[in-house]
Amino acid sequence: MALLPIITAPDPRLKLKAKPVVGVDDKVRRLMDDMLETMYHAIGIGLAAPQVGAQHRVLVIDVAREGEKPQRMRIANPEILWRSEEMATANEGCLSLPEHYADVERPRAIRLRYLDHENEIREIDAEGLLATCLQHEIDHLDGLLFVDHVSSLKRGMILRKLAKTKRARAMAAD
Ligand code: GNR
Ligand code: NI
Repeated sequence: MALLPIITAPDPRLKLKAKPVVGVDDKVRRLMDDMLETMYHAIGIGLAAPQVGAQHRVLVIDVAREGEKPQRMRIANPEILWRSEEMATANEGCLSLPEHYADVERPRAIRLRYLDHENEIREIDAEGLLATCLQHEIDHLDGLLFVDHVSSLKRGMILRKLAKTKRARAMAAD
């Protein structure tokens, strides 16, 4: 297993549409395992392949709380089959937008079809934090960040601050 560097905004790679995998083979499984290790290390509850520079429709999630038993999910080629009409708002964060948070409204529940780490087709119903996180990760596969769901004023504020932090870091490293 290996820790992978996480890409932060602004970065054009976070805006690309990722490509489906042909199937979940050893190479994709290795990526999933490296992503899980990277996600746990960063203390995240989800991670999408574009965040580590891989343009594949692959994501991992574990929304179990500290002390609960882990609930690793390794997902390829996710398809949302159904979205509830009812919406829910959650305060979202993102490892690619470090230290910024915003309330985002999304469907409260979804039904998802995907390929698991053994290349088996699975369907699940998700609600609450799992539904929020799945939709957040699938957005990454389509080049979207949570700031794309908030007002342009708030989006601009967050992205400007991140760009500024990046410039300051680059200057300091020089
Ligand atoms: O760690 C994460 N927490 C989180 C909180 C609320 C809604 C979504 C998330 S996902 C995020 C990790 C991440 O950036 N995944 O892409
Ligand atoms: Ni994210």
